[in-house]
Amino acid sequence: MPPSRVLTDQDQHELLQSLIEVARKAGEVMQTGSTHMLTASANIAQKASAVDLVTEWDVKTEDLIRTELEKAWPGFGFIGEESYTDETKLTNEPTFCVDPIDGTTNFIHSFPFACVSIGVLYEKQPIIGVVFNPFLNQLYSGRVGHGSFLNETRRLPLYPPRPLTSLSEALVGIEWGSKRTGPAIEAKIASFKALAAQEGKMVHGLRSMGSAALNYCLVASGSLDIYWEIGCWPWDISAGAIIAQEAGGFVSGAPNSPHDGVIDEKLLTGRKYIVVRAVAGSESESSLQCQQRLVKDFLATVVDYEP
Ligand code: LIP
Repeated sequence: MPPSRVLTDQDQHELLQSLIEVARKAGEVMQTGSTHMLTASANIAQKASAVDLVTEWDVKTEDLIRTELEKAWPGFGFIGEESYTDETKLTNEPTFCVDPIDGTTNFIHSFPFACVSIGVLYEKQPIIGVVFNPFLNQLYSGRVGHGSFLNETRRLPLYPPRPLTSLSEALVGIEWGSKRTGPAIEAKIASFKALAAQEGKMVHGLRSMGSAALNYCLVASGSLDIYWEIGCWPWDISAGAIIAQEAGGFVSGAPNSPHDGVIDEKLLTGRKYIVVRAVAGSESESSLQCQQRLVKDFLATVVDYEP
């Protein structure tokens, strides 16, 4: 069914401003929360595993975001990490897709790499994203057709795209995630080895920073060349994916996906994600062809598994 509401260019502009305002307020809540994290009063609970954690501040931050956005944009859908249930359905309507604290483990440890991530989906595709790390005061934003920015003024990528001819030249973002048993952990270890070892691709380095949303933003900035993870959810990646794409990044999913750069429902909900930064093309290969080749080479190198 087509969406009941058409989002005009002006609507989208105002939505972006709203998201920025709400993300900054959410960042204040996160900063208050972080002062409790290394104390005895920290209230930390486990979700699917002993390394899948949630704090009362994740819930408080989501409540604030939801209240503010529902007031400003009544009738929009809302998908949030802390309120999501199996009954939550993605529709064509404008929908906020929110991770109140992405990088909860970092947040708990006062490792300053956690953020609020707010995306707007329209017809099941991300059109606007804001990711804010209040601990480093870095706000990333992107809007379809209008580019991506750091702190609203610095266009991404931060520097003109450089070539990236092979995986061996890449700095790669990977994550251990919260599934650490059975085939999942075996596949992760085998994949990291195949990427890092001299007998494998011997990439420049692997980085595990603990936040999917910020990993996309690092790729958007040009600081990470590639980020790959299996196991995230739409709220982890919706905002980051549009920010990366608007910065010239190539966003894709599972090995059997079309690798056409379209961020559709299948990709969003597929739980398998890869993104390559903007690269300079060459005489023999366009920038898009290079990004697609790198994605295919990468996915042929790592071990696929079901999250
Ligand atoms: C986290 C992701 C991270 C992943 C973790 C977790 P959270 O999100 O951003 O990339 O490896 O398992 O899902 O739980 O901090 O919102």
